Amino acid sequence: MFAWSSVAGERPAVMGIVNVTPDSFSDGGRYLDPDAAVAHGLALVAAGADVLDVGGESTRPGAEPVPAAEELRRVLPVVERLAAEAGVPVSVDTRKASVAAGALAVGASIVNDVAAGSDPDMFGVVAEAGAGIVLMHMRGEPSTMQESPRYDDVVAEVGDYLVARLERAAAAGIAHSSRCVDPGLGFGKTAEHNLELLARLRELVARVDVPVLVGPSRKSFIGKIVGDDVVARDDGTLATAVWAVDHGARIVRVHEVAAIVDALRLLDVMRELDAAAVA
Ligand code: HH2
Repeated sequence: MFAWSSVAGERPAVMGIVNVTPDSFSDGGRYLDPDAAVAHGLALVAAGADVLDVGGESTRPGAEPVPAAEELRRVLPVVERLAAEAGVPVSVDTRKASVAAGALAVGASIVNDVAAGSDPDMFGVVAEAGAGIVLMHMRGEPSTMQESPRYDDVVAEVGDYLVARLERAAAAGIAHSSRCVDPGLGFGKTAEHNLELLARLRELVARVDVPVLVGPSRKSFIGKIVGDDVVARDDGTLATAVWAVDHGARIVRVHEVAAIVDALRLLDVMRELDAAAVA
């Protein structure tokens, strides 16, 4: 059975992104070839990734759904090889229970579900396999989610949703130690909503009794503050990931792994010194 404590124990974990898609928002088409995707995954592990997240469907704003057969065709060879060769747990980023089942059968051990079990078969598949799950908050569907999203209190509403999905996952037999939640930065949220979720991350962390994962990587709310080129977005991602971990996130999902690993190591040293100075 997969337990999140195996990757995010005392230290936070870094989840490296492997997008096997033609149209992902920041790296679409770069790793569509399975050999390129596997090589990229192995390079992320060499750079310090604790988990690899393999996805075959872009969920960027406006993206159209991909049929299950095509998603399986993209992810299965990559998941199978990385599960055998990478030496870290492999997660499959999918909303479809059939794709999750296929990936778990060839060696994935986590399902990263941006729809938090909306497919009625998803929780059963995950429970049956003893796999880990990421339950992410999304308002609406990727094709329409950025059409004027509104919340009265984004932190409270995202928290309510995640608590309810955790209960459903528990009722379906997914073990407590296998569950993890994610506020879903950029999924049916304005830049201000994303920043508020990060600023008040501790409130969300306090509401759930499982690890919180955050996925800020290269997202447009960062570009709005630091500028829209890839380098600026990676620099902004680094700052955001450090902030998130310092405010309770246990896992960060990112494209550029090496700099984040170094930054989190430094954060760890400084927190220890801080704790010793206070004691
Ligand atoms: N963000 C993306 C995809 N999957 N999963 C979780 N749990 N959290 C996230 O924030 C998250 C996610 C979007 O990023 P990316 O995979 O780079 O892009 P695309 O969906 O276009 O492939």
